[in-house]
Amino acid sequence: MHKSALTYLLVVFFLLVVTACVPAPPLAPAPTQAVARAAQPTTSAQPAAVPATPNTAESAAAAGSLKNGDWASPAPSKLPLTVTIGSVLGVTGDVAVYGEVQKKGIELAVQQINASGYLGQSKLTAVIEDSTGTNEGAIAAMTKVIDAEKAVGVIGPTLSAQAFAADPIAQAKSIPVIGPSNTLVGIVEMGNFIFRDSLPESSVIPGTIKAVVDLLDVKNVGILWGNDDFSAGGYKVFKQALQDNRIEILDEETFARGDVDFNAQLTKIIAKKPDALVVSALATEAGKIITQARSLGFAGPIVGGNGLNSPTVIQAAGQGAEGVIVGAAWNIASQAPLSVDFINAYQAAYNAPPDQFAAQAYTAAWLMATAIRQADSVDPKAIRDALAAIKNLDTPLGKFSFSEDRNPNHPPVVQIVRNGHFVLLTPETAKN
Ligand code: 1QQ
Repeated sequence: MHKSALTYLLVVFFLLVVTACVPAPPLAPAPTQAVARAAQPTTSAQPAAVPATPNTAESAAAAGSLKNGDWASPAPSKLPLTVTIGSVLGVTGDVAVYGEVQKKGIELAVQQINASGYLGQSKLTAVIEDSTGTNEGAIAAMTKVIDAEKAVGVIGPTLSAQAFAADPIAQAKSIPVIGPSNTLVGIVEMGNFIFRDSLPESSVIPGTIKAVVDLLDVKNVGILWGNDDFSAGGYKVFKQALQDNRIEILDEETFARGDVDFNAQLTKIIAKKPDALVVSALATEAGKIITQARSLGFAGPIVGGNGLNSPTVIQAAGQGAEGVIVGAAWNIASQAPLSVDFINAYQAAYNAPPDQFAAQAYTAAWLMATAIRQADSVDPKAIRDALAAIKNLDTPLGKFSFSEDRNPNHPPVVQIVRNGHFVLLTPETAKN
């Protein structure tokens, strides 16, 4: 072959190889922070139907342009080499369905916080103490992380009941607490050191009931509720929301935490032929209630509170879980840009998708680290003040602010179980 023809062929081959190796341009330009901010709903007034769109290329691109935390604040320079926070979580017993994923969420956040240098030279340590799901366990764990481990802030406890028992200890010692899953009335009212990043049931359930009325034409219900603090508190919120929406309550029955047979109560309720069944229960009992209600022939919607937000309820009830409706603070289809990053990192770390409890615990760790960074101090009072000032922080839960009363301020979603997963309730998902 002629030498110049050979050179020509080599140049063409080289160009082809180079073109194949250059990465494709991004599918969509990364939106600026201002655009992402504008896309986030800002009020909690209209919670019901958020479209069940999957994570889009645009939100994936946005995820790359945003970071957890407040990197615009000055890097801390006065922190000790190690800063210890406590996590009081129910990682054994019936609450472990929530506590185990909370632990994973916090550990993932701590690992990212340290790897990114978010606290400057300082490393964050989260000491996790098992509350065992009891009030005594929560009191012992809270005392240990504060007195023995010298935690400058605490994430937990898992249940509101345990928060009522243990948070007064932190309040008395002026240690800030973020409840990652406390949804009852009276949590932040325990004192000015008590925060939560879990939406209270009073912010979630009214929107859930309204969506059920609007999309499923429910006119009357039967209620089954438990005697534990969480389930009884949730029941009160449900009852108010049902009355506000003029839904007739045909029957109300109760059970005790730990019960396994709900057939007697369910038989009475189902005999009244309610359009829907409202269940205020923790996950372990909820899985059994759903299974038994379906076995007794109840085919209508089953509406639950935060206790049902665990995918373990779906696993326990199997096919029977189809049509279960639960309001939530977060769903895996969330369009919050940092949610996409969080889901990917969690899936990579644990080989399983996160749930709402993992998202809230992960976010709580970033909130606590942000307050520590902004305070540039391990003085719990300074950390408390920095927490109270958090406004419009990008998190997997969306734009996050603590309101004046230390409650989270972001909109809820309503979910329905379809094909074994929590998806957003829409006119379409309501139907099939
Ligand atoms: C509470 C709850 C539970 C369901 C948390 C796991 O919301 O105790 O307030």
